[in-house]
Amino acid sequence: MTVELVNRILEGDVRTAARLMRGIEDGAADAFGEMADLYPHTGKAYIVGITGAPGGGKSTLVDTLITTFRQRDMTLGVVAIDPTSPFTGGAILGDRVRMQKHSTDSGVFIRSVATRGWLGGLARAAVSIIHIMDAMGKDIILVETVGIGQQEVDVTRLADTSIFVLTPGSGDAIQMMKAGILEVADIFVVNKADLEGASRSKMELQAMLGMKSGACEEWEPSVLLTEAVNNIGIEELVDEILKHQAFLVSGEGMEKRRKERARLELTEAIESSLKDYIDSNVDKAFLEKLVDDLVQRRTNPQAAASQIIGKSIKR
Ligand SMILES: Nc1nc2c(ncn2[C@@H]2O[C@H](COP(=O)(O)OP(=O)(O)OP(=O)(O)O)[C@@H](O)[C@H]2O)c(=O)[nH]1
Ligand SMILES: [Mg+2]
Repeated sequence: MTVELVNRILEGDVRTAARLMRGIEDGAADAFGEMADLYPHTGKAYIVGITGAPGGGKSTLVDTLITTFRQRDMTLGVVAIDPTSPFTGGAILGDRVRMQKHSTDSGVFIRSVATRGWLGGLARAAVSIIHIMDAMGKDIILVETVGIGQQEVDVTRLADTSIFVLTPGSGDAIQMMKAGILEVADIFVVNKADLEGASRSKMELQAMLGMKSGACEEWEPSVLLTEAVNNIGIEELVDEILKHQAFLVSGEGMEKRRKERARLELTEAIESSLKDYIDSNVDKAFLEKLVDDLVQRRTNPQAAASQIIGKSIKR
C-alpha cells in the first residue's frame, strides 16, 4: 500500500518526507503504519547528538558542521529538538535565518521539532524523524537538543557520538558532572573560545575527566575549543567525530550502541502500546473503582496496576 511512499522517501523526496514527519508529530494513525514499512530501510546513518546549555552556540556550531561535512561530500539531516526553550523562545526563527543558506542544497535536510520536554511520545516523534532522514540516505544526522540535565543523558542513548557544548566560565561543567554527563559524552566542546577563560575551562574540564577511571581500551573523550561564529576549530571537530566513528566501528562499540538504541525503542514501544491498549480497552468504571480504592487505601498503586495489566493480558 505504501510502497510508493517508501520509494519516494528512499529517493530522498523532501515533500513526501516532510508530510510523513508532520503526520508523526500530529500522531496520525497511518503515519505509524508508514513508519513500519520504512523501518527496514533505516540503520545506515551516523547519528551525532549536540547538547548543552541554552545559548551556548549549538545551532551556530551545527551550521558550520553542515558546511564542513558538505565540503567532505557527506549528506546531512539535522533535527533541532525543543528549539523553543523557555530561555530562548523564538530561537527557531534565528536558526531558520542562519540555516537558510543550506536550504537550496539537496544534500541537507533540516527539521525543527517544536516540542517542550522529552517524554514518551515526543521522543518517539524525534526518533521517527531521525529514521526518515536515515531512510532518505543522509550520511550524518545531527540532533540538537537544549539542556544539561538528566534528560540529555537519555538523549545520548540515541546518538552514536554525543557532543556536549559549554562556554567559558559558565559553570556548565559542574552542572554536567552533577547530571552524570561527563560519563556519557564522547566529545566536549568549549565554544565561544574567543571569550575570556576558554583555556581555563578546558583545563578544568580535562581535570574533571581525568578523575574518572576508564579501562584503556575505552574511548577517551577530548575537549576541543571552537569559535562557531568565526568558523574556528570546526575542521578539528569534524575530524574528532570521524575519529570516534572509526573507534566505534573498529571495536564492539558500534554494535553496543545500536543494540542500546534498539532496546530503548522497544521499551518505549512497549510502554506506549500498553498505555494505548489500556486507554482504549480497560473498563472506565473498573478504573474509577481502583482510583477510589487507592484514595481509601484499600489497595496500593502497584497492586492496582497489576490488576489492570493482568486483566488486559487475560482478554
Ligand atoms: N562570542 C561568540 N558568540 C557565539 C559563538 N558561537 C555562537 N555565538 C553566539 O551565541 C548566541 C547563541 O547562539 P546559538 O547558536 O543560537 O546558540 P544555541 O546553543 O543554539 O541556543 P539555543 O538553541 O537557544 O539553546 C548567538 O548570538 C551566536 O551568535 C562564538 O564562538 N563566540
Ligand atoms: Mg539552538
